[in-house]
Amino acid sequence: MRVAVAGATGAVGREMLRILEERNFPADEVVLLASERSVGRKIPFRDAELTVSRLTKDAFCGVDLALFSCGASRSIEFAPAAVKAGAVVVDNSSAFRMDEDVPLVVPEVNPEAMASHRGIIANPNCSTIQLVVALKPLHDAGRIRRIVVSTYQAVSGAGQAAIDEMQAQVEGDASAPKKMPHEIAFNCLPHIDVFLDGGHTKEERKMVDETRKIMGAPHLAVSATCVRVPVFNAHSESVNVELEQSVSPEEARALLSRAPGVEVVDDVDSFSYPMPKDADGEDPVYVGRIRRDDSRENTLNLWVVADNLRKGAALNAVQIAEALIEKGMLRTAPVK
Ligand code: NAP
Ligand code: 3JM
Repeated sequence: MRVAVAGATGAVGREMLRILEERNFPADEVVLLASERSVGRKIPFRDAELTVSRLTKDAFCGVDLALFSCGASRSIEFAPAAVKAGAVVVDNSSAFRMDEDVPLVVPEVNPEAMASHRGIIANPNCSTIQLVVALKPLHDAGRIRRIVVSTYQAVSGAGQAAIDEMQAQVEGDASAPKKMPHEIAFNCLPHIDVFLDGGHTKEERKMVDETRKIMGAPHLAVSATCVRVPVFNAHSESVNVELEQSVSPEEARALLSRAPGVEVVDDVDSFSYPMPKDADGEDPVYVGRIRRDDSRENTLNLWVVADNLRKGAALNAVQIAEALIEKGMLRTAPVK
C-alpha cells in the first residue's frame, strides 16, 4: 500500500507520521508532499529518512490512500486529482465537510457513514471531534435537546507558525503578531477563523454544522463560543448538555467509562480532572467535572479535553483509514 501525506511538514502532518509509525500502519511506502518551500527536506520515518516532494496533481500516481492536511484551498485543488488517480482521500480541512456526498466521520460515533464514500472522507474540526466523542453516549442514553459549548483552544490548532509565535512571545518578543489577530501569550482571544454574518466565527459555525451532521440530528440546538487560549497543545471544552430524558451524573460517568475513545477523569476529592498538559501526546478524549446543572431540568455540565493534533486531527484520520482497510473499502493497487 502506498500512502501519501499531503502537508507532511505541518503540525498535523508531522503528527500523522508519528501516528502511522506508532500504530504500525500497513503502509509499504509513504510519500511526503508539501509546498515548493519544503522540497528536498528530510523527515525521519521508521528507520529511514523520507524526502519531501512538491504537492502536484501528478504526485498521486499509484497512491492508495492520501491523508490531506495542507489547507482547504489545496484540498479543493488537489484532492480530486488524488481520487482520479485511484486513491481514497481522508481530508483534514473544512473544504468538503458539509458536502452531501462526502461522509464526515468519527469512527467511535458514525462509522456507518463511511460506506457511502465516493473517494473523499472528511475529518471533522478538532473541537467537533472531541465534543461528539464525549456526547454520543449521552445522546444514545437520553437524546440530546441542546448543547452549549465554550472552547479553550490551543495554539497548535492554528499550525506550526502559531506555536512558534507564542513561543517567541513568552520569551519576550514584543513584535506585532503575524499568525494570530492579537498577542496570544498571557491572553485569550474569542476569535478563531473568520467572522461571519451575525457575529459568529467560522470555527463556531463549523461546530454547529458538523455536530449536527455527525450525530445525524439536523435540527439539534447547538450554541458555540470558540476561544484561543495560551496553551501550546490540547483543546478544552466546557459543555452544557440538556437531554430529553434524565441521565444522572453517576449514570453519565458509568456510560462514559464504557465508551470507546473516552477516559473519565473525575474525582474532585483528589483534584482529578482533565487538563491539557495531561492530554498532550495522548489518544483519549478525557471527560471530567461531570455534574448536574441545577438551573435546568435534565441538564449536565462536563469538561472535555483532548489532544487536538491527535484525536482532533491526525489520529482520527488514521483511524478512518484503519476502518476502511478493516471493512475492505480501500482499493489497493499493487505498489509499482
Ligand atoms: P501548518 O503547520 O501551517 O502546516 C501546513 C502544511 O500545509 C505544511 O505542510 C505546508 O507545507 C502545507 N502547505 C501550505 N501551503 C501549501 C501549498 N501551497 N502547497 C502544498 N502544501 C502547502 O498547519 P497544520 O496545523 O498542520 O494544518 C494544516 C491543515 O490541516 C489546516 O489548514 C487545516 O485545513 C487542517 N487542520 C485540520 C484540523 C482538524 O481539526 N481536523 C486541525 C488542524 C488543521 P510547507 O511546510 O511547505 O509550507
Ligand atoms: C483548522 O486553508 C485554510 O483556510 C485552513 C484553515 C484551517 C482549518 C480549515 O478550515 O480547514 C485551519 C485550522 C481548520 C479546520 O479544521 O477546519
